[in-house]
Amino acid sequence: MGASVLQSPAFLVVVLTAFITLSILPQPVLGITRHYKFDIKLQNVTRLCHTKSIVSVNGQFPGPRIVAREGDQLLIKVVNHVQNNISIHWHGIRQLRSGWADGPAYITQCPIQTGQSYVYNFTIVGQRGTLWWHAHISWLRSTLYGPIIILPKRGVPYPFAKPYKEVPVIFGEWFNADPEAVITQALQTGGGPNVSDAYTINGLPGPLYNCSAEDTFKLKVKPGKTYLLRLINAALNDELFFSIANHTLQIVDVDAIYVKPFETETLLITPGQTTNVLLKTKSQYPSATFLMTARPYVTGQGTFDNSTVAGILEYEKPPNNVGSIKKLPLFKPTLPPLNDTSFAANFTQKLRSLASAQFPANVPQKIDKRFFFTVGLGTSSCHSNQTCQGPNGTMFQASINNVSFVMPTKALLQSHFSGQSNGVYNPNFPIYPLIQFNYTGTPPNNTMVSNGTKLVVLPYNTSVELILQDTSILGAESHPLHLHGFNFFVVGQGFGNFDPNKDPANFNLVDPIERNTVGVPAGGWVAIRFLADNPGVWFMHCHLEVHTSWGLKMAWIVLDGKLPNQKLPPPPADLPKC
Ligand SMILES: *[C@@H]1O[C@H](CO)[C@@H](O)[C@H](O)[C@H]1NC(C)=O
Ligand SMILES: *[C@@H]1O[C@H](CO)[C@@H](O)[C@H](O)[C@H]1NC(C)=O
Ligand SMILES: *[C@@H]1O[C@H](CO)[C@@H](O)[C@H](O)[C@H]1NC(C)=O
Ligand SMILES: *[C@@H]1O[C@H](CO)[C@@H](O)[C@H](O)[C@H]1NC(C)=O
Ligand SMILES: *[C@@H]1O[C@H](CO)[C@@H](O)[C@H](O)[C@H]1NC(C)=O
Ligand SMILES: *[C@@H]1O[C@H](CO)[C@@H](O)[C@H](O)[C@H]1NC(C)=O
Ligand SMILES: *[C@@H]1O[C@H](CO)[C@@H](O)[C@H](O)[C@H]1NC(C)=O
Ligand SMILES: *[C@@H]1O[C@H](CO)[C@@H](O)[C@H](O)[C@H]1NC(C)=O
Ligand SMILES: *[C@@H]1O[C@H](CO)[C@@H](O)[C@H](O)[C@H]1NC(C)=O
Ligand SMILES: *[C@@H]1O[C@H](CO)[C@@H](O)[C@H](O)[C@H]1NC(C)=O
Ligand SMILES: *[C@@H]1O[C@H](CO)[C@@H](O)[C@H](O)[C@H]1NC(C)=O
Ligand SMILES: *[C@@H]1O[C@H](CO)[C@@H](O)[C@H](O)[C@H]1NC(C)=O
Ligand SMILES: [Cu+2]
Repeated sequence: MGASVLQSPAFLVVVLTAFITLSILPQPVLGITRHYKFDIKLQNVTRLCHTKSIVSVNGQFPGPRIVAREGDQLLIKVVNHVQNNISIHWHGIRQLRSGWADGPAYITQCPIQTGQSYVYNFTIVGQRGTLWWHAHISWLRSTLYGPIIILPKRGVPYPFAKPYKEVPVIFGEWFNADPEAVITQALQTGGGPNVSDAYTINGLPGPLYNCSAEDTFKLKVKPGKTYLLRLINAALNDELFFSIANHTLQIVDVDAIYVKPFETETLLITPGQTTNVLLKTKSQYPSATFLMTARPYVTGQGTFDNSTVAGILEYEKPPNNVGSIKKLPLFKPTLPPLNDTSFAANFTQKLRSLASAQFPANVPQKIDKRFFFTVGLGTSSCHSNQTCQGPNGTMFQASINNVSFVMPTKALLQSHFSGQSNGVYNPNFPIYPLIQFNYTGTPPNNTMVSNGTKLVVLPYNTSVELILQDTSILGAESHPLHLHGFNFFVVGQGFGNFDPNKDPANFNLVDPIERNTVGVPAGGWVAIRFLADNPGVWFMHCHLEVHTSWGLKMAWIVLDGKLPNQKLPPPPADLPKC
């Protein structure tokens, strides 16, 4: 009986039709709502034989993973049980019409004060890969950070073979001192902040530091498998090179955007960036273990933490090798020199959007507004009659178009939304440097910056081209610029001064990399394009935290469009107040 039903042509037609419909026309699957609770509290942590009390989420360091699918809504309740003011940023999430949930303190919200809570409410649209969350106030992100893992919609495969396992790998920076005290002191003296004592992988400094061998990240693998490593650079102030001895990495996704896959021994990742790589393990059990290491790429003139963090790639014991306690040889990767700018340029040139029919690169072709911003360091005079510890007794500053951003005491988004900008911000950010000079040549004698809370206003759907030009003031330096609320396309980059007559001819408008954080080359420039299709107030800043503290930041206001679905909704009732 059963067999005859299964063999009936009608049944086959139904099954075949269902199969064809499912495989050729996958039904759009609606996302689900996922709830998380983040209790911000103190926790004692020991690293490098120093125990200190850190601000953590749910007593975890690094913080908890958020796992969601593209299309899901997230409701994350953050409760502040510590004395510090807190806000959390969901780094790289587009926040389409949910700017109230973006998180940078005094930009989109007032901080969550002691005893208060706030529910971040947003939906993940058109992104898949790895992003991350971190505190966005002062230097608290040094211990408040964790991964956001965005899986494709149910039933939609990766554009590469499904990996055997997926592993987040987060780089951080450990200070034996309290990082809040480090930045407070630096801003008082005007000098550079003390550098970190170690880099970490998933919170662990590893065997190359004193008193740290117990705190080593170990990736246990089987031979002949493919692992997806979700790399995140959560370090405060350092771009990092990363490599695994005797293994090749295939880059498949950056900043939650698929890329044209390519293989590399070593990669570069700036603070704020994420990189998904496939690691194919050797087909046979090797009689060796392998270090994975990261150390900084440094272009500035200041002091920095030049140490190396290591984790261990360890193959499981072969099944027939019972009882073998032979100590295996350990291989260490060779990383580029600390100042290897040609490696950096070479590596970033290789990144291209996948730009397939399913995952197109919607590069703005027609530009409505062009901007030229210089980014770099500068000085201000000492605020007291004492000598400051910055260059020649001044204070270190950093600026965009020579404006060092002054943090407001009220949140910009509320001020904008309620039409009360008076005394909070000015919409007069310079779209071009007021004083022009050879930006990458001999710097001007006067290195003093101006300051203010200045913004650029963009009508809804403006298509923007922005040139970010490094300056040599106090030394040319790579600056990882991060834009909130958008991905942008990196259409061009080069060394020296941007040439508006020559350089645009070489722009890639076909498959440029799309991302949320880009390294402005040391002594060079980068050209980015984005469509301002997301109403709100959007922060843009260097993701080297010390430069942000010195004022290398500004914000864009994107106005509402005419249609109801082009407007920013009113703020949620629990939005913190200043
Ligand atoms: C951290 O350690 C200190 C000193 O030992 C102790 O007083 C405190 O209760 C600990 N805090 C936590 C959250 O465990
Ligand atoms: C989250 O935001 C959406 C869109 O603005 C809104 O419809 C929904 O009511 C909000 N949910 C909660 C729990 O606040
Ligand atoms: C690892 O690489 C080193 C240096 O290239 C080489 O000498 C060694 O044989 C390799 N070992 C294994 C197990 O692949
Ligand atoms: C790191 O810097 C210290 C102090 O400047 C120096 O002694 C050391 O040789 C440097 N280490 C490396 C690996 O460059
Ligand atoms: C990089 O550092 C090395 C060693 O300190 C130095 O010799 C070299 O000139 C530097 N290269 C660049 C491009 O700054
Ligand atoms: C640039 O990358 C290519 C391909 O990986 C490599 O052959 C070349 O040596 C690299 N050049 C530099 C300057 O690193
Ligand atoms: C200037 O320095 C003197 C001596 O250190 C001190 O007494 C005075 O208060 C300072 N004035 C200001 C404005 O900081
Ligand atoms: C500091 O002063 C010295 C000597 O007056 C000068 O050569 C140098 O360029 C100055 N540096 C800065 C950063 O202003
Ligand atoms: C800018 O300075 C650099 C470095 O000194 C020099 O090579 C270049 O020719 C200068 N450009 C202009 C336009 O003066
Ligand atoms: C800058 O300072 C140098 C040395 O102090 C001086 O020779 C030069 O004329 C100054 N340049 C300008 C444009 O003021
Ligand atoms: C801004 O610049 C003015 C004038 O130089 C200065 O008095 C003020 O202290 C600066 N404000 C900040 C926050 O740096
Ligand atoms: C926390 O934020 C509020 C509102 O901006 C501010 O008044 C207060 O001084 C801040 N507290 C601390 C400890 O920073
Ligand atoms: Cu910077």
